[in-house]
Amino acid sequence: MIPRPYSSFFLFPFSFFLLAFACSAPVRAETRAVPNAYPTIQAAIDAAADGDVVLLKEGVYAGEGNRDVDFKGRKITVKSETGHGGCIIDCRGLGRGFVFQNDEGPSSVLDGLTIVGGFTDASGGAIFCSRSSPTLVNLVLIGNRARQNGGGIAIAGGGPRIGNTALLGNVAAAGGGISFRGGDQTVVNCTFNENTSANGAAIYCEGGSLTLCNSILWGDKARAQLSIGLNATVSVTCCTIHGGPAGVRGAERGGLFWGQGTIVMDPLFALPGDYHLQGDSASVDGGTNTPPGDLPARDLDGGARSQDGDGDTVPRIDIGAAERSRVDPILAAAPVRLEFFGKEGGPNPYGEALSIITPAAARSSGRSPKIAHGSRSSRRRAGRSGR
Ligand SMILES: [Ca+2]
Repeated sequence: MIPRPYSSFFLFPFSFFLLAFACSAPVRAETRAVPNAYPTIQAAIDAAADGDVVLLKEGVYAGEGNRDVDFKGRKITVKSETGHGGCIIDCRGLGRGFVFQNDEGPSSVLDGLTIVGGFTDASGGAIFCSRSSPTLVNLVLIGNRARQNGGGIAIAGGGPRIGNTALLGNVAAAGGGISFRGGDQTVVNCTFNENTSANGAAIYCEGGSLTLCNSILWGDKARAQLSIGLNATVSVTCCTIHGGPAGVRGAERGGLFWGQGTIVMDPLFALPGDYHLQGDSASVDGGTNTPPGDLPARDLDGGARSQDGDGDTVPRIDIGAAERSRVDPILAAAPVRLEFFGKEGGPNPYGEALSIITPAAARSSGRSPKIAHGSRSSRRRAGRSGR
């Protein structure tokens, strides 16, 4: 018996059911791995749909497709697999890191990266946001430069939320760390250190409003860390600012609202150009546990917020990007790797001496904190010659 083909009458309800199921089934968000599945960050973003995660494996990302990366309006998260320390976007002076210029909102998230060497003749050395409101969290922006505004980040309109981020050693004509123009901006638990500009070493704000909370603005006291331009209002709560209210440029224009808990004492960074705090810093437990938005559960390094840093049994968030733990080691070291070599034909084993000068000792002696090493025999010789 030859089987009869299915009649169209039978197929119609079945195919309708399939179509209805396809329309109602939720679209699964995808994780797009770089560089395993996509050669560059931009290639992964171009392929992504709203809700996807672009996940960056540990490594250094450079070259076309890994700089001037454009979110293109997608509601996606671009983040590292292991945190900012192992994921470096190295712009090598050839462009910016990321651009948001297509009405991105809070669902466009950049999380857990380090961006270095960004440069632009315009504004926004590492990140440029134009009329967009992305979420920028857990970032470290080091040594980026803009000829105009915002060595680290430039924001023109919109209302990005910037949190748990360190801006270190960035340079611009105005706003060495971040420049704001218009919009309604929020900066929470960020650390600005050693940024440079003649007009707001850390922040320049022109027009719009800025809410600044639980953040450190520190560096060269000769330069105002915060500069307020025309038609801007800045609200400061629980911050550590070099020079205090007197060091804010443009405050006399009436746009500065100096809230509770703001500290003018040295935050005592563990190292120059660093963002970690020493245990006796006044910024430890100096923040408010009710900042704008949600209290972050983690700090820039992934440590728990909020911790009791001063031993009064009350967990309170620290000011800045990093939360100090009472069990943190008390020594800080800048090199991530120390190597010792023996001389060919020299003694075996070859004697080495390692000396560590703590930041506190360095301040009292006028020297820079450092780790030095040399052969034991050469140090003995140096000691004898000094007698
Ligand atoms: Ca704390």
